[in-house]
Amino acid sequence: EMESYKHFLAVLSAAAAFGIVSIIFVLRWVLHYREGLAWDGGLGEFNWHPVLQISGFIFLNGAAIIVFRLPWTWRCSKLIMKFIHAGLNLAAFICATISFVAVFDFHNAAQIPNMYSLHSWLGLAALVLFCLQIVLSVIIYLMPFSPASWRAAFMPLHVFFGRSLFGSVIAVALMGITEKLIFGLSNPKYKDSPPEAVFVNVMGVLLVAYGVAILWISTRTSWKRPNDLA
Ligand code: ASC
Repeated sequence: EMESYKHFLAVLSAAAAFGIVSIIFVLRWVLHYREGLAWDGGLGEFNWHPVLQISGFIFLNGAAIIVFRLPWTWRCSKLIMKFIHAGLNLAAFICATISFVAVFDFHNAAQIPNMYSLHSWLGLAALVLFCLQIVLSVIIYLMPFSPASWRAAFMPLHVFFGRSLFGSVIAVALMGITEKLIFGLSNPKYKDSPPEAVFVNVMGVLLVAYGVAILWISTRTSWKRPNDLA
């Protein structure tokens, strides 16, 4: 009813604000405090990594998770909404993949080892599992030959692992942010709280707030899309 709709709009607005401000923050981080953006094997190429993770992997995956809950889409066909959900997740996956290439390129050019940190292990695991989720879900939910029994049986896993991956990617981003502040800040160092450190810490808080708002919206059963008849 009306009250519930007002609550939905309030939480959705909060989620949108946290997400959009996170993207503005990561752009200001790399463009103002850091070396900007480039594709030359240098730090400008590394900087695509946080930009594409936050605007791509995190923001677009969060949007995909809640897209069925937007009341103004309930008149659209279920199939169209499934394509929008899949398309947002595919775009998130492409951003995450380019973002991985950016770090590997940067490391290789600077002779920094790859895949030694916990951030890198969990990040690569998340990317691989996200890809697996997309492939299995396209087969099960978009292929016409897939039986209704598969669709129903896989749905709790699809939803649980979708939410888990979204939360995990935010946690992995927080590790990456912390690493970068420890590695990247010298004179004054991270422990001396220069303006960049405080700014980026705030960005981490915004990412957590975005994650919580998206997971709140996606776990309110009363805000679910009404089942399509026939
Ligand atoms: C689909 C679809 C759903 C689920 C449901 C099984 O393909 O559109 O809503 O699978 O039928 O949980």
